[in-house]
Amino acid sequence: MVSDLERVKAEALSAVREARTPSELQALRVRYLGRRGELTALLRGVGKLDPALRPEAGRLANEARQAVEAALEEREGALSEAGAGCGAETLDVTLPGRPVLLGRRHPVTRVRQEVEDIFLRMGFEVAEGPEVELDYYNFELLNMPPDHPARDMQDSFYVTPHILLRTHTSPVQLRYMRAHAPRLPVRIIVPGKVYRRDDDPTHAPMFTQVEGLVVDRGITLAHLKGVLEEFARAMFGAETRIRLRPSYFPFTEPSAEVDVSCTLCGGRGCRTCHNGWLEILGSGMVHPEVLRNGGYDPGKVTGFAFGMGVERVAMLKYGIDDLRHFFINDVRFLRQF
Ligand code: 2U9
Repeated sequence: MVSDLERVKAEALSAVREARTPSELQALRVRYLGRRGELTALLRGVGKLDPALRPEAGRLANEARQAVEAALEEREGALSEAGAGCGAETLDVTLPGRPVLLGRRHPVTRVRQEVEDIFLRMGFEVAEGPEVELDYYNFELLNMPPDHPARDMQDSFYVTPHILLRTHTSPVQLRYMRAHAPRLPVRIIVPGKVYRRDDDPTHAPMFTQVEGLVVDRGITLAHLKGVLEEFARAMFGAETRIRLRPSYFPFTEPSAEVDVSCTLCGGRGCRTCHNGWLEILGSGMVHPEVLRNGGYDPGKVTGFAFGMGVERVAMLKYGIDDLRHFFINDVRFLRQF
């Protein structure tokens, strides 16, 4: 028994000293000190010895175990300090680094933020509101009575008979007025997603609008034209001109479509604009009834409002030919901006 102990201890110590890797050390730990290890077996054997021999054998066996344990720990420390045996974890500092993949803003987001910035510089505030709206706010308060064609189920996504996905951001202007009346002036820009039951190459069921509203004493059509001209120049270049054409919207009177001189041909006429002009905005003086619905007295204040489709502005600015590129989100398209 004693000679077995001495032999196994000597074998174990020399094997540990020669071990080259942490996994070799681990294998030795199992071989000698594991549940079925050689030293463990000898330690167990002590109990079966003649009682007179047990104390001496027990002491030797424990000493052997402690010596092997200490040798294993020392060798482990030496190996990890030298960094040896960590082949898989070695850092090769000469390898090229991994590229950091940077995302970017979607072109619609870029243009929306650019529009916001231009109006912020003119003293407007950004207001936002819910995309799921009461038809009271989406239609009724905006002068669209129940039989108005714009309320037709064909054009809107209804959630319940009185709740729908907003078809424009105009209800936000009403909510804003009702929350702030009779405070003056009102100068807000309202960006956001809107939903209509359209789906063809130039219309999507969801698109982005920016609308604006100004209310104060003495606001005229001249203010409307001046602000939109300033916007068009900031957005499309200093040489850009605008023109107003009479139009009709239930919530403005009078109403006007706003064209900008074509940014591609400078107004001479080309494939995109045909006649030198591009239609980008709808606008008008806020209808007195709508001002009243907002909590303002149309006998004391007047206002103008306008709206534009952000995807359309982005298409003109970047020369994009199909609205659907914005929603397919092919990275080869998105990477170009
Ligand atoms: C209130 C009062 C008036 C907002 C306006 C337009 C004209 C307009 C279209 C442009 C292209 C919608 O995205 S589009 O299809 N918008 O023509 N929007 S005036 O008038 C308002 C809004 C709120 C309280």
